Amino acid sequence: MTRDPLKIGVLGYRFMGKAHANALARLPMFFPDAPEIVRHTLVGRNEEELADAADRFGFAHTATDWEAALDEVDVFYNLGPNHVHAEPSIAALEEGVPVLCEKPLAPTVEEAATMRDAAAAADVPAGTAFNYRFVPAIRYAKGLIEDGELGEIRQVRGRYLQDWLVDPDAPWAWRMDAEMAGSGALGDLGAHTIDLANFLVGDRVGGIDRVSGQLTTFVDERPVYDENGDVAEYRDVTVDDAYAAQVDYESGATGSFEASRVAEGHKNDHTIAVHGSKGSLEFSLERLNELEVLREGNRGYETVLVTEESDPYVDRWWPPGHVIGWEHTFVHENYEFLSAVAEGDTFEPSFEDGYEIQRVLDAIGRSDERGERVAVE
Ligand code: SOE
Repeated sequence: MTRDPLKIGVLGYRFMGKAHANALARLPMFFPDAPEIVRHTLVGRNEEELADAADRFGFAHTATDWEAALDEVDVFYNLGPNHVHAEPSIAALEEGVPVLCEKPLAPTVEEAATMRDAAAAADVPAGTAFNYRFVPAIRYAKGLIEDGELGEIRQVRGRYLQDWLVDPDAPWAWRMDAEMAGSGALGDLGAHTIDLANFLVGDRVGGIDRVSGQLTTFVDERPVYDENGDVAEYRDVTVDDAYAAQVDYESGATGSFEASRVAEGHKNDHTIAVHGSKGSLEFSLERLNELEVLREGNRGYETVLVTEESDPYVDRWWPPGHVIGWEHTFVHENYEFLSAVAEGDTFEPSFEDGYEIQRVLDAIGRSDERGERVAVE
């Protein structure tokens, strides 16, 4: 029996809207076993911009009211600003509509808890879009760790460096407001790294027990420009430009994490390293087809090109050595999420995973405020 195509509703049409729309468009060609979908409704506030985006991204309809849109679709993607994540996602889940929500789940751990609870009460998938879990080299790394290639896991080290806010004249945006975003580099970038560490080693080291964190804001106000490009006003920056944290895992393993939006010369430099009793591995997003592996007995790291057809997802694309890119991680993520929706399976990373990250982000913020190490609550 052929199913009707899944009607996808998407709130948000900027960077993440483009990344997910591209992923949805790629599925029929590269993942023909994915459920059939239609890019049905694109939701946003500015009707002119929305119509243009819907045309470019291939959506049949637009809506400025997300509640009305929920009645028309089978699946809801919440790609809006962090402060818009909770209400529409909870409403969708209460109507039995599966949700994929961008990270971080919410500005606060309290709001993330309400989203986690709504997902627990709904019997449909609710995903947190930590797309870097879907990099073939990360999946390969997880396999090495689970096969014991690194032995007992002792240390994890992650950093996410960007430099789009080095210029003090870079315009103010919602990502710089604590009420709207929750935090800055910590939640926007740190959430990815801390989740990736959980994905790689969480089964072996347990959860994060305690943290010691520091948040820093270097530029404390930024300009808002008018339509002529002149400065209309200055607004306060109430979130961090950079963070650093030291964490303790249940097993006794430790983690060091940092992120910055003002690390001049670094564009999307997301790296993670894992050190065990028998070896190490290192991953860099700017070289996402490769994994550096140091196996027991070897003097140094070897560079593994993770592009064999036996490597996760690679057989869907090109022959060995014909590398993939950042956008492919969204195709993999969308394939897994929509397959879970169609098959009534669970999807990870879930809202529960997103909530667990929010607990750590909250603890890092509390540690910074108190100037001391704190427990994750
Ligand atoms: C920030 O610049 C950002 O767009 C994050 O919000 C995304 O999650 C990350 O994948 C790329 O950088």
